[in-house]
Amino acid sequence: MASKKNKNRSSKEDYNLKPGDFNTERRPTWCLGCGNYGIWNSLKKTFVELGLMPHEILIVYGIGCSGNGANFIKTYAFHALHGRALPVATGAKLANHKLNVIIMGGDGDGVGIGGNHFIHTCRRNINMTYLMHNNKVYGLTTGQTSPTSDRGFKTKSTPGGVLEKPVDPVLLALVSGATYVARGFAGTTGHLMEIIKKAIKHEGFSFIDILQPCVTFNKQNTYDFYREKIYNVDELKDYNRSNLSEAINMELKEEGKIPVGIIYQVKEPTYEDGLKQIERKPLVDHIITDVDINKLLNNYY
Ligand SMILES: Cc1ncc(C[n+]2csc(CCOP(=O)(O)OP(=O)(O)O)c2C)c(N)n1
Ligand code: SF4
Ligand SMILES: [Mg+2]
Repeated sequence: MASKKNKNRSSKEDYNLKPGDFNTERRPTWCLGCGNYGIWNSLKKTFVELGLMPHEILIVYGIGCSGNGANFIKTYAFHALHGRALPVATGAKLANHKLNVIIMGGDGDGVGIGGNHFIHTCRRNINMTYLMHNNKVYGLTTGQTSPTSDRGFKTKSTPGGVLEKPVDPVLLALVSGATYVARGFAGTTGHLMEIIKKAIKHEGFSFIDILQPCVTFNKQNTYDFYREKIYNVDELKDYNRSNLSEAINMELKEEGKIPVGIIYQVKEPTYEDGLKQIERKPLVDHIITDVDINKLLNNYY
């Protein structure tokens, strides 16, 4: 992992990590041109720029093509059940709040089967970062409609076209109480890296909806489709991203246009701030061998 030049490494600067040091021995199996490559590269570069080491990071993955990243990124990893990455990440973060906890999963995972967890994680404001790989389709199961699929989108599960309105994960995060809400595009990795970096540094729950082209099963939401429609809110001078109604209006503003960048960010107390048990040190560092819980249990018998 580390450079061979650094024989006597005493601090983490001495390791001088490069993005490739976050590769595992397995090469990604994603289809050629899949947006997941852009996210994968941006994330590894972000870790390097933030000076993070693999053992300081836990990534909890949902089930999906995105979740297969568990095999390709060298950090602590947990491949959760479909739709259950957020509760697993919550438990891990509360057990060891010194870890940088990141969640990666698809749109089906996050706002389909796991939609309930998404809402409650947003309102809890736990200090973790959720990257939703939003390809508007179920990729791993070979191309069924997802809750973020556009109206009219034809798939093998909706051959006549989708009838419902799509869920907008950014709007849902905003109204559910997330304190950092952004959107990125897997086709502009430099900008994506900047917003991931800020998301990880944000104290509280940060969410990024990542527009991730699925070149195999979604021929509608392509790289060119997004390049034509996105505009960067980070370049707007008079935009007040700490105002919730401005953020909601920004998201709803121009039909057919898609804002990317940091749409909302505020500082609020985190869930961990309210927990006395972890005030001094993480739960995992508490010595519990001499704790007698009989007294407590006896109160209930
Ligand atoms: C409880 C459960 N239900 C259904 C499945 C089958 N399944 C696996 S991945 C998936 C959808 C994946 O779509 P998405 O979350 O958008 O991820 P993508 O593959 O597009 O990255 C489904 C329905 C499962 N693994 N577990
Ligand atoms: S099916 Fe789609 S999302 Fe899955 S690896 Fe292929 S291009 Fe990527
Ligand atoms: Mg998907």
